Amino acid sequence: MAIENGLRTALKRNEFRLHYQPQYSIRNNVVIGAEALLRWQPENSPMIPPAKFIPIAEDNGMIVPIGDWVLREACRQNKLWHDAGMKLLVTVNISALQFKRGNLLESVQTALAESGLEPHYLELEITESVLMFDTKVVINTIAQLRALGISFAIDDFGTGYSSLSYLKRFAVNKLKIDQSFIRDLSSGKAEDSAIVQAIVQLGDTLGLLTVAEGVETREQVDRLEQLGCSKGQGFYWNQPLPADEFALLFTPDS
Ligand code: G
Ligand code: G
Ligand code: MN
Ligand code: NA
Repeated sequence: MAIENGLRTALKRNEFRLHYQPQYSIRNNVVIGAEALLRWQPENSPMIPPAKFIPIAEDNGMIVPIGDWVLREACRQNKLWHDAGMKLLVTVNISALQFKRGNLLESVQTALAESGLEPHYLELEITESVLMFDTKVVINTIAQLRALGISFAIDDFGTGYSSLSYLKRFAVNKLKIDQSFIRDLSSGKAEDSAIVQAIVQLGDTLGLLTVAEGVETREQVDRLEQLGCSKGQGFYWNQPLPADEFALLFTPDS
């Protein structure tokens, strides 16, 4: 298959790019973080979105070396931003296979050592499906990475179907409320706010930060503030941006 063969050469030819979507503190509109999102730009052809190639890379194992590249590139870029006075967290999506291979700790250590980025400026986003394995490998890897100073966010929170008990077993820092729940906030019906409110309260109780994903409207921002969700990400603020455009968000007085 074309994409499958292409992935191997794409890495060698340096055809992957990272775009960065800002995360905002809702109250004061300050950029606090950047989610790194992978793009594939083959020479002389249109950009291929991740939904088209990441599932294939997860099937054929290419997500492991590609994921290593993403970690190194995100840390390199964030170190450049830090040196330019832009102090923010960079967040990187991690696939289950990167855990299963058992070399994630080493990959992160390499990315940090190469870049010189301080570990507490790197956050890894994992989905509930990773935590559902509940294997020693996952528990140990998360603990070792936490010990380095790396933080963890649960991505697409609320869409998994496991019990919530994993939140006690795994030391995570943040819940990213899935965008489907944010979309429902616009309806104005009380029951559509109930899940967001429940996640925010769960986060407060467990000492976890909550970030709303897929925020698109002013209405949703206002509702999130009322519900006590202090952080957000979405098209209301920005699309994922190339690094140079992302840097323009930081004006000298912000
Ligand atoms: O950028 P976009 O919104 O099109 O991303 C689509 C999906 O691809 C999202 O679910 C996102 O988590 C995933 N994705 C984007 N970049 C990466 C990456 O670097 N690694 C992994 N594993 N998934 C990614
Ligand atoms: O699964 P994950 O949360 O990592 O992926 C984020 C995905 O959501 C990316 O594909 C990104 O482009 C997309 N996204 C980011 N902000 C918005 C938004 O406000 N609305 C919609 N519909 N998608 C968004
Ligand atoms: Mn994500
Ligand atoms: Na998500």
